[in-house]
Amino acid sequence: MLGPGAVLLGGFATKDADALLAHVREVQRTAPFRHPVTPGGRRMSVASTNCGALGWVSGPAGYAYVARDPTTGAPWPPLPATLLDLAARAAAMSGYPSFVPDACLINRYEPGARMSLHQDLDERDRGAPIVSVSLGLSARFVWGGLTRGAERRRYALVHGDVVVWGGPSRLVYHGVEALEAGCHPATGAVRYNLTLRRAG
Ligand code: MD3
Ligand code: FE
Repeated sequence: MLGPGAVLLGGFATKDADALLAHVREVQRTAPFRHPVTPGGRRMSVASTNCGALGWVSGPAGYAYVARDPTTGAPWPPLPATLLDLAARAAAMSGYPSFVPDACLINRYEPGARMSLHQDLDERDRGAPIVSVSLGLSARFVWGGLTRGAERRRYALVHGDVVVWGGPSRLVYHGVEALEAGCHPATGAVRYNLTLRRAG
């Protein structure tokens, strides 16, 4: 338990990690990683892609979930059963019994990449939790409160960790500190984070 409604399931995805990483490689063949540009014109240090019916994109017009990859015009690759099942099991264990995600944002961190403090506000259904899966190099996750100024705590998220964020924790400010260089046997020099969401 990280906070009200937020549950850390340490190592919950370890057994499925190789299958998930194979899926990431498959996704990036049709939906390559790109560095999103914020509406303010800044290139994000994290690279991202998506699978599922909807994918998160950012551009001059703002943030949105869309059914097609704007860089190729093609639909996002499907969400595989392993990932749907993992997310549903993690959510159910955490008190969210009928979680059916329709979007999976895949973030790739190389050394130095970070994510500044933000709230996830682009999903239509804020009653649904977000399930995150961390793979590869570990990162320091920053967890704040419901206001930008609230006190912040830091947690390590390591390979195979799954976190379920729902209820009162769904709208907390959060971020990721700059990734330290390293080498992980499963991913090499990078960290991946997969977030399963109910976006539409
Ligand atoms: C807490 N990703 O993609 S995962 C994001 O590691 C994002 O790539 C980070 O924040 C990453 O939006 C953090 C953990 C996470 C994801 C969503 C949350 C924590 C959250 C939504 C609400 C509260
Ligand atoms: Fe987020």
